[in-house]
Amino acid sequence: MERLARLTNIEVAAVLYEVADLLEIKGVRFKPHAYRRAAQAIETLPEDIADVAREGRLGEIPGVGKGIAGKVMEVVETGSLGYLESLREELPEGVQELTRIEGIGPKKALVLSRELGIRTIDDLEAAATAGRIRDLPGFGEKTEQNILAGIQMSRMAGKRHLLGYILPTARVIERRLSSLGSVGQVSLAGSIRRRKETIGDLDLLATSTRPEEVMEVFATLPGVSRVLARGTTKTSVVLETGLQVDLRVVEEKHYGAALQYFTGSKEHNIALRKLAIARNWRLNEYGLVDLADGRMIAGEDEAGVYRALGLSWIEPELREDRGEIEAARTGTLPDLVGYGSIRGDLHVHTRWSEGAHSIEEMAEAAQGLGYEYIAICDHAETLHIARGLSPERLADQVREIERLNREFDGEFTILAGTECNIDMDGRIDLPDSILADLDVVVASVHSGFKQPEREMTDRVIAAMQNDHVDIIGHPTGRILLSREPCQIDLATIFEAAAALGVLMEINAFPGRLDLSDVNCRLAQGFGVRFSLGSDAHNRGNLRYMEFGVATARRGWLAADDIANTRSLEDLRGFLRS
Ligand code: DGT
Ligand code: CA
Ligand code: CA
Ligand code: ZN
Repeated sequence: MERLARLTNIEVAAVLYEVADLLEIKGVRFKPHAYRRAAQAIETLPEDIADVAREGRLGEIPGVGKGIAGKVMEVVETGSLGYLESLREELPEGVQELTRIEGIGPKKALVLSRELGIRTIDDLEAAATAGRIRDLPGFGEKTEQNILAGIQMSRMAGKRHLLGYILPTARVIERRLSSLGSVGQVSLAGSIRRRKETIGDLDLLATSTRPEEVMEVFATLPGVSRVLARGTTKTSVVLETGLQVDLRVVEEKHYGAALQYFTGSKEHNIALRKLAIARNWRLNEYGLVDLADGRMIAGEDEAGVYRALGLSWIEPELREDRGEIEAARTGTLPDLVGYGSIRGDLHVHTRWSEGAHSIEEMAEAAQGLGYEYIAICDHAETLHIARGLSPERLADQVREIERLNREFDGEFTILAGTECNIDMDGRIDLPDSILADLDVVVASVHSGFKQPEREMTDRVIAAMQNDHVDIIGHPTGRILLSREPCQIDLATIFEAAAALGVLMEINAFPGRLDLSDVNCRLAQGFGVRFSLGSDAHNRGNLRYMEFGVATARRGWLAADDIANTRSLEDLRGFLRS
């Protein structure tokens, strides 16, 4: 419900990138490059662009000349740019909308509009489905498929929300409701309680002696833009962010059954109901009832429902009908990694590359979270967009880390690391002599995501064969609600990782959660071990770790599977050199 008061650097940069694209469509030379360069500098600026603008220091940003500085000022002050609006108006109708699809830039959009008269996403889908796009100049069958996938993705993106952005809001609502005197119990339910990576709508459940009062408070929460339905048992609202929130108020005696029912998943519930039916019982949101005599067998508490059905209680993260019911019946549920089990963060950026805070600030924040160590993994040189470090700068950074470690005097440890880049042929963008001096080497793919499966697989295997590589960062490259995972043979990767002792990262950044829950479980089957990293770009981001743990839990992982649940001493045994 907290709204962003001002534009972030990334949003300001996006305006400039769009200007560059539109100028390019018009055939303007040189200027697009200048806008892109300025956009890049602003995107990676460690300071808040609004502060820099207010203090009249825009001219100090590399690539920002007088002309562009004036435009940036306008964006910061008004939230929009007149110049961009006028460029947009020169475009044929619909072209702008088409560029919302991943993989369609302004150039392609213009061709689609001119050659096929496509004006809307629906037109686009029809043309792609009919195979009319593949023959256009610069397109092909592959592009046509990508366009269809991009359309699916953008439709879904409109409807779902990232767990990492929704959970804080959910907790604010939960706390507000539980502060009411008439409220007994409150819980999150639905996919947010299961900590699914994306959330359709937010579900909450409560008990209260005065349901009208609870519903009144709920319907008038700050940030509510619309009330969809209002009653004493269920009220649904839409927040300004577009997120729907459903609140149900039930009686104490039904609370456990209702919590079980509304937590889902639907598939889990159906499987559970079958167990009930087999005993001539009925299970619904009111309770578990014996059909022979109408007796209520369970309903007040959730564990009681599971117990009556001969099952141990199942953690919400596992309730997807992926074998958890059978495991609960035979007492073989995994001992899931706990939210408090992580002892250090193995993927953190600082101001040395694209982060916002110093090494010391990140270390102190991590210590404040109760961690024993963090690994500083700034980008290496070839990732220009993120201001990657040259080998010389990295050596300076290592010395700075050594100095800070002396100050921490054993109370906390900063591990020297890198997030280096895996190039198209699987080479690492730092020499072995430098890698050998680091405690932690994360290697990630940051470009060339469209490589065919075979090449991508070989590429990552080649990187793992470098003895210095400890961790493969965000292994599939997916961005939730926007970019599909790359084509890669994960079974082959996991087999090699297990054999070589390379850890697979669960990147906890809200838009990544990569590996995904399902892939974690697959990897574990191959004997792979994992590393959790927040990929924090500032102090606050360190808290993203929670979503990585949620993903690990949904992937059935135990603390033992994860390297950074270990003490520093034991962790070193998981790192290769
Ligand atoms: P979402 O909102 O798409 O992220 O996913 P959920 O799981 O939160 O689904 P939602 O909000 O439609 O419903 C909340 C829970 O209510 C769901 O997890 C299970 C239960 N539920 C909803 N519809 C059905 C149904 O048709 N059958 C059964 N057995 N349970 C249902
Ligand atoms: Ca839901
Ligand atoms: Ca719902
Ligand atoms: Zn990173």
